[in-house]
Amino acid sequence: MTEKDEQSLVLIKPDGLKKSLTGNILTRLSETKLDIVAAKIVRVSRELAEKHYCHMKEKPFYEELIKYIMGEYHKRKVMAMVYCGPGAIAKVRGICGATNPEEADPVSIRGAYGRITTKGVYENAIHTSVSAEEAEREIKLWFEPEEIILDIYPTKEAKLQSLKKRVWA
Ligand code: IDP
Ligand code: MG
Repeated sequence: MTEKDEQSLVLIKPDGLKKSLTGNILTRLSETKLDIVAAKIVRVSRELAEKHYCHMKEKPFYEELIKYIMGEYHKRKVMAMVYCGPGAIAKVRGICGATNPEEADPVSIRGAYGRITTKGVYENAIHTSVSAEEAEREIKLWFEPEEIILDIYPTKEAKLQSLKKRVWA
C-alpha cells in the first residue's frame, strides 16, 4: 500500500525564532523529503492564538500558552508552513518529538531544543498537526487559499464588496 498525500501545519514557535533555530529546524524537517507548499512569518493575534489552541481552554497553563504562542516572551512572531506529501503527519511528528521536551527523544527537534519554563509551559520550539482533521482546521485558520501553491481543500468564489485591503502605495 502506498501512503497517501497528507498535509501538516508546521509552526516554528516564538522561542524557535528567538533562538535562531529556523535553519536547523528546516534542515531537520528536510529529512522527510516532503514539499513545503506555503510559508510565511506571522504576528499572532490573541484571536488567532485562541482559535489555534481552542482544545486547550480548560488547561491550567492556557493563559501562559496563549502568551507564549503570541510571542510575549520572545520575538513577537511565528513562522507558519504547510508540509505536503506521503505520510506527512507522522513523518513531521516523528522528527518533532514528544510534546514534553524532557520526555522527547533527545535527537528530535523538541528533545534537542525544548525546555520547560519556570511557569510550567513546555516551550518546545515547534508545532505540528496530529491528524488530517486537525491539519485541515489549522491550515484553514493560518492560511488563505491563495497563499498555498496547491489546491489542497475545495475553495469557492466569494464576492466581498466592503472588503478593505492594504495595497502598495
Ligand atoms: P502538541 O503540541 O504536541 O500537539 P498539545 O497537547 O496539542 O501538544 O499541546 C499544545 C501545546 O501546549 C504544546 O506544544 C505545549 O507547548 C503546551 N503544553 C501541552 N501540554 C502541556 C503541559 O502539560 N504543560 C505545559 N505545557 C503544555
Ligand atoms: Mg496538538
